[in-house]
Amino acid sequence: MGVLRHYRELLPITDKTPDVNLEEGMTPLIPLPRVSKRLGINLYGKFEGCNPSGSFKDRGMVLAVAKALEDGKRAVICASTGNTSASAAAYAASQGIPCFVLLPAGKVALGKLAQALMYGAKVIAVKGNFDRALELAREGAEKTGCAMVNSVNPYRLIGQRSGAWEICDVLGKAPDWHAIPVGNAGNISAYWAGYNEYKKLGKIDRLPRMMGFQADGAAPLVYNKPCPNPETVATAIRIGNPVSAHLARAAVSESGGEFNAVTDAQILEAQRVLAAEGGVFAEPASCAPLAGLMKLKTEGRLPEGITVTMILTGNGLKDPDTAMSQVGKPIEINDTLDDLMRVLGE
Ligand code: AN7
Repeated sequence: MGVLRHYRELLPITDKTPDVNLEEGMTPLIPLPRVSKRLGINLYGKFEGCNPSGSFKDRGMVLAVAKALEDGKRAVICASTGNTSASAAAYAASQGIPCFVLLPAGKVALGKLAQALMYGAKVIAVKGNFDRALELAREGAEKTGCAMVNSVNPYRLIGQRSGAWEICDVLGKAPDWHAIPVGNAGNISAYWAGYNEYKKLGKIDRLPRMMGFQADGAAPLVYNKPCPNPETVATAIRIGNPVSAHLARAAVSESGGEFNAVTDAQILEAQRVLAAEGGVFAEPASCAPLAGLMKLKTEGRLPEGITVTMILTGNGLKDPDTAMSQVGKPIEINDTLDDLMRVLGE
């Protein structure tokens, strides 16, 4: 059905808004019994990797592109650590308009780069980090009149509220904790707005604690200062100066939540646990929340029995290089039953 049709009444859609739709949204809220048991909580993963371009960005991009077309724009531009560019390129392709994406050179996961190029975007590798690429994209948009589709575009965050609505529609309530990775800080802000809107409408009666997780090498919200040289294996959240920092801080303080940092080693361990004990393969950035929950558990700061939803923001298939660096090689055998039995008998 797609986000624009499913949540039409809650979105700023007019008779003139084009019907942009890649069947995004309605992603599964997956129960994780083995991981839940390990943590002593009731844990669900909302698998945003099931969106058409493989990340949560599609929820906001569909609205941003629809409104750009409604406003007469004929091209889109964004800076990206990878997923925004894949999403923008997909929706631009579906509408037959040009898409320009600025990426930090050499720091984007292989799958995301392949997507942007396949969807036909003009891909520009900037010798600088994401924060600098974002400044350039904003200036480029101003000079050319291209629609800027980073989350500074308000329609992005409005569309991303749909994730919160879906969780409440499925659970019949809000979770106790909402655990989410934080990079440019748009998604945590969008979810908080979405939960609040549902509370105002009387669809839920209480709000979750918003728990934001950052990579330790790129944790400006945890340490309360911009990080000039962000570095982490979770390249999606390799961001030092989040544009929505003020909104994210408000979400966390209003909800009684927290920001926490996790190391790259903790992120990679969580990625393995989620795959090997949950059956869900999510990209490294998406595993920062599970890494954080595991850390809070060892610190005795994870309450028993609470319901936690974590947002698995992107598909693990986007970053095969990082995954392969963490796992063993296949066992090679000759094509004989003897060789096979030697392996099966082990
Ligand atoms: C998988 O694509 O910023 O805190 O340019 O790709 O809303 O920024 C990606 C961010 C989490 C952080 N998980 O979300 C981009 C980009 C994944 C991501 C985040 C991103 P925000």
